[in-house]
Amino acid sequence: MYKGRLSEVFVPYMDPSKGWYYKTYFDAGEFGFGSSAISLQPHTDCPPNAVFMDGYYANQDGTPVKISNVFCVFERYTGDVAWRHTEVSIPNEERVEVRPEISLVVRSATVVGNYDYIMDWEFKQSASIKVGASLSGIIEAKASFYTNAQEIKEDVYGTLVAENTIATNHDHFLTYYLDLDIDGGENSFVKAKMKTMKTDGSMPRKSYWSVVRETAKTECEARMKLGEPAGLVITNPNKMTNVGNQVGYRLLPGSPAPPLLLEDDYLQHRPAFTRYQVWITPYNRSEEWAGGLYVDHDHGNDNLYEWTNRDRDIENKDIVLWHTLGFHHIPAQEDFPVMPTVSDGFELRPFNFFDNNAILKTRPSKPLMFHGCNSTSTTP
Ligand SMILES: [Cu+2]
Repeated sequence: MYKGRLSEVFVPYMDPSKGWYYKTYFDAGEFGFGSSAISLQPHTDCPPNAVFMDGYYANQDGTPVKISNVFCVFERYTGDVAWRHTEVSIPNEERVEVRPEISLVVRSATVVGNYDYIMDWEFKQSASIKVGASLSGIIEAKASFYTNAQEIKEDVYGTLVAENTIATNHDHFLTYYLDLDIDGGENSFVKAKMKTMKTDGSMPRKSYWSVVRETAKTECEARMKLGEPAGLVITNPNKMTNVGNQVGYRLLPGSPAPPLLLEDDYLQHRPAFTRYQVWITPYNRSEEWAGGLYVDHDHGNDNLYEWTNRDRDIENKDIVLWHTLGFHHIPAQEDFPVMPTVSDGFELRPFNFFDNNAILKTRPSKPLMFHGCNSTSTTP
């Protein structure tokens, strides 16, 4: 990955009435996701083994502004298993090999008005990159004369979360820009579709599934609404593994959350980049922000959807992958007064990139000793 970043965050509220209809926020393009980043708190935002880094952004007159402790970097001991096997087929012998999952996490957090976003980039030893987004903070609510949900006979566009308090339905769409250079600059996008196949009757089975690979030649062929099973692979068609597979990385997407508004509703014009959850564009230095360069002034003609309508060639080119995570948020009482984090994410995972399991030869780690903890069973 040459460069990966969160490109835009679109948060439309679902109350179409006079006082609320305009609440369709672009948390990056209108507010500044980077300039809204906050200093992380040691020991709570990040674990005790974290190292902190300061960051700078340019304010409106170009002056650098420092945010101290804006990133933290730490090793995460997940308690999960990276790989394992117990071999039980050898007579009178049991072989066990287990490797614990230990990864490196880079974290930041941004507070846009009422909402808090915790953004993780996790680098695994297996060479996967996991990108996580966690949402917390204060849900946007409005005053109401209702004190009990059973009294409500009209559409109030949300949930009564406390007496006289309605939290409004809304979405969060997080669109990521992922400039991938898989073992070189020239890459292709392959949809490995899983298709149900019927046998000809000569076998004991009626059906199986097989993989039908389609290389997207242009931008319109590449963009996708997720739902059907498919492997989404960025390959380098010019590089092969030792046994002749094209080297690649696979996108394991987040839960698909398509936009539910009408496409011709005016408020869907600027965020037309949420129409598909996966897009590929040829690299173009002026196309980094899914909602365009000047979101405030835009009428919906400078965004990812409009760019891809040019249907440029993307096969064996320097390409950019775009992926949108979506949260349809029906508020619940537990989200009030401050919301326990809700998380989603996606993974970029090697797919025929290495000749075999990249962490096969990692050594079994020594038992971890945490300060203040004693366990006789783990003493080396
Ligand atoms: Cu929400």
